[in-house]
Amino acid sequence: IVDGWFREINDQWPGQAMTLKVKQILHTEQSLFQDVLVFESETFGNVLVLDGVIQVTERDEFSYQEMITHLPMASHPNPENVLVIGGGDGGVIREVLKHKSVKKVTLCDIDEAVIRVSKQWLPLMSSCYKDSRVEVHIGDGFKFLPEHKNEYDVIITDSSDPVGPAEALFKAPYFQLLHEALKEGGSVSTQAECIWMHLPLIKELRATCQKLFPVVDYATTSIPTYPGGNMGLMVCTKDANRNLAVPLRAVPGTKYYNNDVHRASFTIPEFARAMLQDGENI
Ligand code: AAT
Repeated sequence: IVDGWFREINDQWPGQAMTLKVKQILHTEQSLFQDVLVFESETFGNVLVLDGVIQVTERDEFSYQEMITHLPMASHPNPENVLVIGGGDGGVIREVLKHKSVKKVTLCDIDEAVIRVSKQWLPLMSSCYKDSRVEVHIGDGFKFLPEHKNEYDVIITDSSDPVGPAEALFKAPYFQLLHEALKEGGSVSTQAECIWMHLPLIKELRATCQKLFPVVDYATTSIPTYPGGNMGLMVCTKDANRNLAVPLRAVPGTKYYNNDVHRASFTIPEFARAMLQDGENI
C-alpha cells in the first residue's frame, strides 16, 4: 500500500497492476500458508488479499462466484453432493446452496485463517457457513481428494493462482484425482486464469483435461478486480452426452448469472478461440 492505494503488483501479470483506494486496513496477518490482508476500499467494499493478490471484493465477487458455481451445477441433472476446494471466503458455498437439489456441500480450504477472517469481515459471503448442509475441512485439496472416490456430483476448484499453495491444483495429477472423486456423470469447474495473459497455461490445462474427460469447455466472466478484468473457467464432465453450455434450469437469486449468460459465456473471442481450438499461436 503506497499513499493510500493498494497496488496488485505481481510477476504473474507483468507490466500492469490493479489499484484500489484504501479507506482503512481492517486486518493483517501472516498465516501458516500466506500473507492475509483485509481492507475497506473506497468503492469496492471490503477486499480480501492473499500474498498480495486480490481474492474477492464485496462489489464484484458475485460475477466470478456465481459463474464458477452455476455453470457446472445448472448443467447437471441432479447435483446433490458437492465439494468446493479452496473458496474459504464462503461465496461459492453460498451459490451452491441456491440449488434445491443439494443435500450436502463440503468445503476444503488449506488455510483456516481465510475462513476465520471472512467470517469477520465478509459476512455476505460467509454467512452460509451456518447452514446445516455445510461441512468444513481444513486441509490441502490435493491430499483430501484421494480419500474420497466416486463421491461427488460436482467439484468446484475455487483456488488462488498457480503460485504458492495452489500450484499443484493446476496440474494433471490433480485432475486425475478430481476425475476419481466424481460420481458417474459428475462435473468439475476450476478457476482458469485470463485469456489476455495466460493463454499458454489455459491451453495446457485444457489439453490435460481432455485426456481425462470426454467433454471439456472453457467459459469466461467479466470481473473488474481480477487481472485483465476477465476470468476464465474450465468446466469438464464425465457425461459424454452433456453439453455444458446448456442450462437445465433457472437459478434463483443471482446478480450476474442467468440462463442466457450461461449459454453465452462459452463463446470466446476469436484470438482465444483460435489458439485454444485450432492451436494457432498469437
Ligand atoms: N472465492 C474467490 C477467492 C479465491 S480464494 C482461493 C482459496 O484457495 C484461498 O482461500 C486459499 O487458502 C485456497 N487454497 C490455495 N491452495 C489450496 C490448496 N492446495 N487446497 C485447498 N485450498 C487452497 C480465488 C481467487 C482467485 C484469484 C485470481 N487472481
